[in-house]
Amino acid sequence: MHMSISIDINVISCSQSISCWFVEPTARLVFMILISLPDSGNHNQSAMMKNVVGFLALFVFTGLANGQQVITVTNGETDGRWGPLETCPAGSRAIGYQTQNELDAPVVDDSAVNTIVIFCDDPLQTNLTSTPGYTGNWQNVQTCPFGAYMKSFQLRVSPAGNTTDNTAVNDIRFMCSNDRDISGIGNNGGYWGEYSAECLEGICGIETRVRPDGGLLVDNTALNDVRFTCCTPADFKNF
Ligand SMILES: *[C@@H]1O[C@H](CO)[C@@H](O)[C@H](O)[C@H]1NC(C)=O
Ligand SMILES: *[C@@H]1O[C@H](CO)[C@@H](O)[C@H](O)[C@H]1NC(C)=O
Ligand SMILES: [Ca+2]
Ligand SMILES: [Ca+2]
Repeated sequence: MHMSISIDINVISCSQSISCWFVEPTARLVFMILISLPDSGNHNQSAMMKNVVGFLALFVFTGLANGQQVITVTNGETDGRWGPLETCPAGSRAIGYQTQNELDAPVVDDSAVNTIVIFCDDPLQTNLTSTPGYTGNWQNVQTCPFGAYMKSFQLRVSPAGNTTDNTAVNDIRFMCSNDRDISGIGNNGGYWGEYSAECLEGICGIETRVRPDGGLLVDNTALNDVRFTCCTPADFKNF
């Protein structure tokens, strides 16, 4: 039961990005067969058939998840376009992050979180941003304790429709592989959503959804959503 839910989450999370249709074609195909199975008159037979196909889907999907799993949350906002996927160099994964935030100010229009930078643990300490924002102050770098890495995340978001000031994503925090979270300073508006699924091997890539600066007459929101790709065991094979 739990596993079949994770299939749904991954297929849905991927549906917003064209590239995902190429990344997981087999999982998608099996999923479509699964949901389009004709409901024959014989319910026992059709239910059994769905179980068999569901099991196969799970099997194929588990193999593919080792290729490209995406973790998402459900409370992101929808303005702006998804930016490019940026990934850690092979053999490394994300162990820390930093945000650029326009913190809550008396002026009406704040955009809260603009940019999320994640730091990989390769020798060059490669940093990834996908699409960056355009304003705000850099907050402190937050890093998992030595030996731990980031495996899931949670967003604090103001839902669209705030007549005073929309900000979309206000804050983010990550869970590390030692089950301690890391968090910095963000804005207090809106609500924390649920944690994303966990990347067993850690987070290896980032895609952000940023609404570009609309100028002085627009209620800017900057970062609207973010999602991460999981590392795979193959990423660490020769390291
Ligand atoms: C990210 O890496 C680039 C290239 O090394 C560097 O110029 C930049 O300052 C780094 N950004 C952060 C936030 O550390
Ligand atoms: C709506 O905007 C106001 C002003 O910025 C803010 O204080 C409040 O927290 C926002 N409400 C929500 C639900 O985010
Ligand atoms: Ca404000
Ligand atoms: Ca705003």
